[in-house]
Amino acid sequence: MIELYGARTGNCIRVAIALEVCSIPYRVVHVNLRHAEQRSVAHLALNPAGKVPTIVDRSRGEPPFVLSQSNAILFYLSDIAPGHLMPPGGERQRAIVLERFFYFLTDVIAPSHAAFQLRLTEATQSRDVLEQKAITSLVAAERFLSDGAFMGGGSFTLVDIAAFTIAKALSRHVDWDQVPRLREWFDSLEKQPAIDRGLRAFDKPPEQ
Ligand SMILES: N[C@@H](CCC(=O)N[C@@H](CS)C(=O)NCC(=O)O)C(=O)O
Repeated sequence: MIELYGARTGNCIRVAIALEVCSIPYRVVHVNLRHAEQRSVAHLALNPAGKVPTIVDRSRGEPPFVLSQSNAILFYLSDIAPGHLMPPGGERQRAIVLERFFYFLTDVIAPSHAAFQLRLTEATQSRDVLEQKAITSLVAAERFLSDGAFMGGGSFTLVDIAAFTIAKALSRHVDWDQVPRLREWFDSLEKQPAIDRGLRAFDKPPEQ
């Protein structure tokens, strides 16, 4: 059983989806960010950066293994449950998956998060530029679907997790009629039960 400390944010939901896709048993521990629980003494003992997500894996003996950084967690889960998040092919297929995974992290998710950080400031122009960059990069990623039904090729991988969560967050800004393959990919993933469970993993925390 893995404990997943987190809240209803993109970084945490990506980890929850990965756990669901890998069928790894886990328990959500809600960290109320509005109440600054991420900076509680107990949470800082797990993650001195005072952030979520953080996982505690007690399934492999003592001491428990503690890991933060959502993307490091995705690779850890891929290693402990092989065959779910990385492609079955050799090193070139793996390299393509990594190329596209980092594309989504750096060209779509990073500017979108930066725009989000500016939401309460007066830097509206900078925020709009960053948000538009994220949307443009997301839409341009439709080309990845030309060599398979998934973002990394013929099989579901961690690229799809990164791509899907940010596509969902930006979906109201996307002109879906202009990107039919992207829409088909998005619609089919949205219907996947494991993805749906991951999306809802942080719903209804006890005290929010
Ligand atoms: N690079 C880290 C980012 C972690 C992060 O910024 N988490 C946010 C929520 S998505 C957080 O904990 N925010 C609360 C805070 O900064 O106080 C990751 O990918 O896990």
